Amino acid sequence: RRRETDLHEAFARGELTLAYQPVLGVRSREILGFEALLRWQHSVEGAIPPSDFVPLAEETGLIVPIGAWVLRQACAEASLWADPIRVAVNLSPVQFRDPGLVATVREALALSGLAPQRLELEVTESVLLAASEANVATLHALRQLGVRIAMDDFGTGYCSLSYLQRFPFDTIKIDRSFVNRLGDDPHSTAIVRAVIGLGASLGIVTVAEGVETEAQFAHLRAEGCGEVQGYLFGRPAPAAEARRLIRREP
Ligand code: G
Ligand code: G
Ligand code: MN
Ligand code: NA
Repeated sequence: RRRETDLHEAFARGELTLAYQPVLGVRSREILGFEALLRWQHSVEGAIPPSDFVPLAEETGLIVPIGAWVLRQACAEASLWADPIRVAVNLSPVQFRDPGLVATVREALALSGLAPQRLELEVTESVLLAASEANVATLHALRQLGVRIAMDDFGTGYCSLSYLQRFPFDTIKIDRSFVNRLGDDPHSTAIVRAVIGLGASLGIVTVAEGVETEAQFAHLRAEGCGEVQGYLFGRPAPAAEARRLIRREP
């Protein structure tokens, strides 16, 4: 079990870093943006995945200062990229309990000079669970800043559809558990088709996550999915690698 003091010290020592994974347009196959993903580069253990320390950061509240750092870092990095390439940042439901969240996002944008429409904030449905009128209000306040709001891991929650009614998301990220089984499992295939159709009729961009094979990509293209992310196009990688990927673009 990891300890709060270890995580606190790691954060202070600068052992937390961001990896960037490309998001591509399905038709153009060009890079449209990157998702920023937190990593703990431990001096002894090497790279520790977020599943190993984000829950601890949430329990202890450390996710608030860490999340503020992630926002500043990701916006600063994205400000170096060619316009209009975007950056997506994951927000924990715990960050929504922080009354300073909207100011933190505003400051990250101001400090970096990044145009707000180039920042997308990813939330999971836990942010919209019952009795979270305050969170819905916060989402509207964030949207007022001009940033985009994405629903992450779509389809894994027990009530994903109802959340589309509670807030007008800009983007739906189709969970990789459905993308994985595209073509093999008729249910997953039907669900992906339905979500893409839903996005099209509501004017919401659909992003398929976890695309690993050309067959999955061809399937998503045939169904009219807007954007893709996954190992087929690029693994999460250091900022320098993201910059190289962008420069190689025509
Ligand atoms: O990179 P990886 O697949 O291991 O990420 C696993 C999970 O960690 C993802 O679901 C993502 O939502 C979460 N995560 C990654 N980076 C961040 C971050 O900066 N903040 C928060 N709150 N969660 C993150
Ligand atoms: O929950 P969230 O969507 O934020 O998490 C994204 C996670 O998915 C990252 O931790 C990233 O490492 C992982 N991921 C990205 N692309 C792929 C992929 O093609 N296959 C698998 N298995 N995982 C992926
Ligand atoms: Mn995400
Ligand atoms: Na996801």
